[in-house]
Amino acid sequence: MDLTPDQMAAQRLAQAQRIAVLTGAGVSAESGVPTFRGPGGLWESHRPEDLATPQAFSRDPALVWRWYNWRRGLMAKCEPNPAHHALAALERRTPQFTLLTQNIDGLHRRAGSQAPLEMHGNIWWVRCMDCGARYEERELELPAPPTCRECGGLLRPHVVWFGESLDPRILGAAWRAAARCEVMLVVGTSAVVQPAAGLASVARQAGAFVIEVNLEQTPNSAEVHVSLLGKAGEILPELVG
Ligand code: BV8
Ligand code: ZN
Repeated sequence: MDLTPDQMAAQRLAQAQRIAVLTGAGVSAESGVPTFRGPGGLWESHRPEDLATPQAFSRDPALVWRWYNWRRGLMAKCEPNPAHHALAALERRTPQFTLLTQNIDGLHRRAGSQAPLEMHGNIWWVRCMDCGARYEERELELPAPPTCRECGGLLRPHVVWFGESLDPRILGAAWRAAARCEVMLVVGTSAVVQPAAGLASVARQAGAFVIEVNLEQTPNSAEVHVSLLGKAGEILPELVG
């Protein structure tokens, strides 16, 4: 009897020794974190691509910080959803497991993922433009812009903006995980932003079985082995069992 795509995906995940997972904003959507390109992705008529850049920050650090303070306030109220928990459960039962995330909300770690590779940084961390200090800052009433607790200098969010390179160590680890995995699970990303989106092709070309979970088709859909359409919070618990 032939397996359905869901059954095939579940079987591949159950049998794999080496799994890489790539997540985007869609895995946090059911937690209430607005996605970038879906409804609610806009902020006061600004586009993320216009605010999440070094140019926007040097031009108007207060405006960029008002946007991040707004997002931090939102994310502080969000809890991990069943998709985050399913990925933490999959990690616990898979010998070699790497979670690559484009998200900066920190929800994977809160769901129990041990070492998510946060490719685009983390909204709960700041770094000083003057002395380079970097530390976690959970205060929700930050001034816009906040100043460094070490030197009083200007703080920026410890995230990767458009036009900025990713941390080469993190990117290297992500490429290795994609190139070595037997199965890659791509969840909730529009596959628009590079270099993260390209990791699915790296896995595919290295011979991995690639599964996509998304509400809609994406540029990756044509080259994955199984494309499951639906909500991550509903599909992942089914896949992981
Ligand atoms: C770099 C951190 C080298 C900040 C982010 C052409 C012109 C200009 C630039 C470029 C270009 N081509 C490529 C580039 C480079 C650029 C890029 O890719 N631009 C895109 C817009 C074309 N990339 C970069 O700049 C990267 N750096 O390349 O360095 C370099 C150096 C110098 C000069 C040039 C190059 C840096 C990219 C990192 C940017 N930082 N975030 C912050 O968040 O504040 S990216 C941002 O978008 C988030 O991290 C987000 O995660 C990411 C990708 O978006 P998604 O996660 O996919 O989210 P999205 O909303 O798009 O989609 C959600 C998906 O979920 C949808 O498909 C939806 O259907 C689905 N979904 C929704 N609900 C659910 C669901 N699925 C399942 N269940 C649900 N319930
Ligand atoms: Zn400082």
